[in-house]
Amino acid sequence: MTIKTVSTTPYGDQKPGTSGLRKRVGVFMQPNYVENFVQSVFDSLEGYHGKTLVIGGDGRYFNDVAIQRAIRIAAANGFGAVLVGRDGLLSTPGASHIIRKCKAFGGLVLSASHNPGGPEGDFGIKYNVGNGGPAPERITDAIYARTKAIERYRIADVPDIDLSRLGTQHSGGMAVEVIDPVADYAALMETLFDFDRIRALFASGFRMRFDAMHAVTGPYATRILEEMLGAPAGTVVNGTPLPDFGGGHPDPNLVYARDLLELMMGPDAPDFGAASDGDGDRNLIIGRGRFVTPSDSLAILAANAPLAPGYAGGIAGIARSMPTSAAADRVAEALGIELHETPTGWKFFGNLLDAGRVTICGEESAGTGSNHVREKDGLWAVLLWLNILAARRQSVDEVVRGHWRTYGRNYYTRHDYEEVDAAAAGALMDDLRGRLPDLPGQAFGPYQVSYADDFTYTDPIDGSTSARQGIRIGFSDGGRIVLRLSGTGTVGATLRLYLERYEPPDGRHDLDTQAALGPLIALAERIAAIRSRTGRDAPSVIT
Ligand code: VG1
Ligand code: CO
Repeated sequence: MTIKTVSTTPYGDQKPGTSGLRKRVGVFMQPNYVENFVQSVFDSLEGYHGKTLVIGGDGRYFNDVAIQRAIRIAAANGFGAVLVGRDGLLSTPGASHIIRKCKAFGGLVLSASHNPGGPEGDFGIKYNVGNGGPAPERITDAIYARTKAIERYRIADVPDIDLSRLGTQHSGGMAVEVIDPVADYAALMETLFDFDRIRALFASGFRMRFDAMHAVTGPYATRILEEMLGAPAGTVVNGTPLPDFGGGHPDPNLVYARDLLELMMGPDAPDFGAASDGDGDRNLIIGRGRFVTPSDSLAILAANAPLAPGYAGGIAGIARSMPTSAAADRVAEALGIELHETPTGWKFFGNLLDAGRVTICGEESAGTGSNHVREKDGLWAVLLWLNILAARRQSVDEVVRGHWRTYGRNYYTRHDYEEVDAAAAGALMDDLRGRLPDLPGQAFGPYQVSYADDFTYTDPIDGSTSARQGIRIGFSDGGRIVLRLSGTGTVGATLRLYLERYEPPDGRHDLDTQAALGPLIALAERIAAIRSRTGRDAPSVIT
């Protein structure tokens, strides 16, 4: 094999964010942009010689090109083998599972997740470590440092791999095995959930719609829901992965999964509706006439997990990202198990999961998962919901209301101001940060500030700390305002405002969420002046 060493110059903008490096496709198409980043990843690792690397992506535009380059660079740098999903496809949780199952050294996940795709859309590359989870900050910091100093990359001068053909091929001296992306993942799901019971549920006439949003979960959902669990053909819609996601925005929220929402709120709604994002790690859960807030879904899944065989022995603990509502905290308290509050991003759950301190994790951004992999897992959440519904034989609405009657309801919403001026958003945060020390004790009408800080997390396993993870302002009635800047956007800045208030078990659970949080929304505006500072009179997305 001919290995070429190519000289290159650094790009200054290859800093991994909340979940890998994400940029516009046009940025990734610049000469050596992919090569620089992939070589920088390998330069930041030790001991991979002769080991296996997993590569897969969500099928978006430019995946095929980037995957071929990554394979050649892996071959030139001495990896022993690459496992790659057929047609380059692997969902993020699917990749995590393959890394763990095959004891691979790590993996490259090529995705910009819920961001739009296509030539004008976004692309992304993320490195996952041997536990199957996203690289911790220690490694992403090293990668970024390397990208700023890189002078050369190594690449094998060999033909493309035929990604449509299952089986082993060679890239230079390195074996490349093209694998069925779904088989191992489906087998894992079968060990966790009561497939017989879910099959009986579908056989009894239970109806569902799963919207794969033309993203990676199409093949997974079709195989598992329709072929293995007997859901009627047509249960999975938009099931073919497309490079531009059919022109849609593969973000399973109330704005971009509008069709599903309308169906589920309409007169012909099936019993259960669900969707997943570009790379298959997020989930949207809607029952007939009942949207389930991701934070509530986390709490409900944790409370009911023992109904599934994989969790029959109970759960060790729960972890949630800081902006996620405290609904799960009440479940942890009732169960007498640990509850951890971590910064945004799945990489912060890895140590807790590896140490066996927590079993279930979740984020308000529609990510839920467990110790079965080290990523959030959209279909896993859907299957756990199905298992719970099959065991309880209740509707989603009944399950949700029952949960509130036991634990109380955490009204919750997130307001996103997307693509705002980065300097204005930064100034807003800096200014607010400066005022935090003065806020505790202040009263705003009926709201008394009980704490105000910029969240710092100390990992209980390795002691590492992560500062400036988001501003929290808590009130004496248990209400809370959180503000942070997104680490996944690719244009300008995205400001996220998270609002929460608690209503006890015997309180009012039937209020409209935005109305219930109205006073707190107004207060957030008074404290942070978001509208005047960003020049926006309304959020771009409300979830
Ligand atoms: C967002 C979410 C965060 C999630 C991240 C990656 O990050 O808020 O909870 O972990 O996306 O999810 P940010 O920094 O934009 O708020 V995914 O499905 O895009 O990999
Ligand atoms: Co995702």
